[in-house]
Amino acid sequence: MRLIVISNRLGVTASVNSGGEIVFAPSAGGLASALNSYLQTGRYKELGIDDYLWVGWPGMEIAPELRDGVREKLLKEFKCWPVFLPDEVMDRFYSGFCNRTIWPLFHYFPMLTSYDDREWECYNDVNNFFALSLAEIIKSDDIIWIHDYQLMLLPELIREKFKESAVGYFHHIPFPSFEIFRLLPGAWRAKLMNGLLGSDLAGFHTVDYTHHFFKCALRISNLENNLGKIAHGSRVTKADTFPIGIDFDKFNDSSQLEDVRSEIDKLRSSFAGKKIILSIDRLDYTKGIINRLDGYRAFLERHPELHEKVILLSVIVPSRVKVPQYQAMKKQTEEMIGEINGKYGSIEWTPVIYQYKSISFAHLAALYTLSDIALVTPLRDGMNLVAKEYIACKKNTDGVLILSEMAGAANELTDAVIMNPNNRESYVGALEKAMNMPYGERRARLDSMRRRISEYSVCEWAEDFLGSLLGVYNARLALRSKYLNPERVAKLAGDYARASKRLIMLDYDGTLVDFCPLPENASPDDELLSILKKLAADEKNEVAIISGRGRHTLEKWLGGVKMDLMAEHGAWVKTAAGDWHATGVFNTCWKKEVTALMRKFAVRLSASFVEEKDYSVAWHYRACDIELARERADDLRDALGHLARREGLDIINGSRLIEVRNAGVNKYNGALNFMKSDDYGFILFAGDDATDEDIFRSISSESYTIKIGAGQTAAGWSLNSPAELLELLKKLSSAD
Ligand code: GDG
Repeated sequence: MRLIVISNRLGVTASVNSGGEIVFAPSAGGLASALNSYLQTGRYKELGIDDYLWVGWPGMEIAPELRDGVREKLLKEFKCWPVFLPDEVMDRFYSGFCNRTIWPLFHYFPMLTSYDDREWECYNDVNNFFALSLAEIIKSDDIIWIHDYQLMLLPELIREKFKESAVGYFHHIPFPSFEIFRLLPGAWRAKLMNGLLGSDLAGFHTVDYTHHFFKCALRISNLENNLGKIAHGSRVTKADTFPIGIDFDKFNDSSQLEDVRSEIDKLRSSFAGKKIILSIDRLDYTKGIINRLDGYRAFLERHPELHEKVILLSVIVPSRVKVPQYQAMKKQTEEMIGEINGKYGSIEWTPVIYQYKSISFAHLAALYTLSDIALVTPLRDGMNLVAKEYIACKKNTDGVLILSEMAGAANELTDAVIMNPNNRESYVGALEKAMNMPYGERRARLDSMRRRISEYSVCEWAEDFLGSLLGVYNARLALRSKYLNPERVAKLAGDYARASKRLIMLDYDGTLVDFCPLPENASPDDELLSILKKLAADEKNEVAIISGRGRHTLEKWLGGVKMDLMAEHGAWVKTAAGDWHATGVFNTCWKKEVTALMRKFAVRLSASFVEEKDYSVAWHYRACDIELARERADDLRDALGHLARREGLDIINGSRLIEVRNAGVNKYNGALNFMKSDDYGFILFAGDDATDEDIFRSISSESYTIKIGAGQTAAGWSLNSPAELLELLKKLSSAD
């Protein structure tokens, strides 16, 4: 088994050196360093994964004649598979839809978001190009792990080509609330959701992002989740929370490295006697650099006694330098720093020391180790690894982490001084608290956060995700092992042909026909009727429809076929030769009260309605606003509870309906009316939902029990859809 990691940028970046040669260096950034750390440990082997391959763009355009050489070198030396894209395309893709649409929107900056059709097309093209490139290398038993917002369409594109592969997706930036996501044009948002739903497992940093994903699936794709799993068609997508960790040991042990020690010594002498407040960010509007400077200025204004005693060390790492907005941000930042230093500084003291460049690991680790306060105050951030790295470097030194509540890391690092980055007073208050915090409290807070990040480092994070992905994948394989493939269908058909007496029982909705928004529109078409007629006409066959519907509907739709019918989950049956009869004497005194209650709910929820049958009452909400419907459904269940206990009723949660019926009435008891002898040579029962599981569990294990659709089941076999079942029935009906 091989792990295929896919990200926009490879784990190594190509560049041309002064000698004109193409050289490679580890890529910068949180995602690349996290994955590099995990892959290099080889710990994936513990999951039964033998090897890995990292697929992505190599960081520059490679001339066609050089590609074979570059690919070979990347493959051999770095286990990387390059996706060759021209700079111009990559630029339009990355600077376009990625960073002018998804990035601002998902970080809650709708005013900075552009909605450009051509950029959307380019995003589609690049995702397609990745899929094409992957088609060359993917093997059927590979575990595929796609990373981040640049490749949100890729899970489904891979799924189209590799139906059986395990596909995981991890989202490194915030996943926004539905109210933000819906700002995207309808076709785009549907396609992005569909893209993500191609995965077996979608991972997010925080529980809020995961919930936002579920809500988007519900509102955009009309798909509900059950215990974190979304069933769609024949597939299931699980979504869960995996807060990314860091390579704890690397930072924890960094002060033992020679070059880090020498950086620490240098910094110590430069800043002796001063409290160092550190901030490190990529130049980006999401990081709230201006707000932070404004907050620091207010702090200096409020505390003249601290002048000359504190320094804000602001490291700003260049990013997206070609984008005018980022250039303007740089200018504004520098002007503000100039203003603060001009107003408060002196010959001996510079209140803000600013570096606009990438720094070495040694310098970074030394800054983390020595700084008294880390001021990590993004306006929005998926996780923020700087916060965790700062804590990890505090093995022998101490400090205080001030952390924005808008960073994903705030969910885990609850012992930080948590603040709101939108409010000037929050900066002042947080800095005051940090400056005045007693040593004991500083140490206790640091130790508690260090424990957390050492226990759930990048390796645990990756293992957690991959373990969960393998779990979903194995469950799918288990279900797949029940799939009635052509070979098994041939065996089933053989058993059918050999039997001289057969019983075929079929659920109706979701089994023989797809669900319709309005139940009255799910009538059988000519093809279905003709298949049923043919099956029923065979004298070796007894055919029965097992349904929860009312008998009048079944009679109208299926009464013309000479077969058994069961209505209202078994309260009514009609044998092929006889007429309808009730299978018991049922109490109906409760119906009036239940119907009145359900009617009240129907009035409160547009497009819901009540269906009154002889022995049961159902409240349907398929065509409704699904979220409100779910809340109302909970309320209704609650309101029905007392009555149900008093009258001995069952409350059934059907497929987008709640039904109340007498306890003891169920499909299996009803089906006993059709199992007239014990010498059937062939029994088949097909159903799709929870009400069919009773029969799956109860009838003989030699019977063919078939579940239609995805999900756990006691049935022996599975098919993906009513259409596949019809194919099978058609085959059987024309077998003789
Ligand atoms: C995303 C999400 C999420 C930065 N400057 C230098 C440098 N760095 C390193 C830091 C840290 C990483 O880069 C930045 O971490 P972030 O957490 O900000 O990650 P991003 O790359 O922005 O991207 C983010 C992350 O993915 C992981 O899921 O946390 O929310 O936006 O490791 O140390 N390292 C060196 N010199 C620098 O100048 N050596």
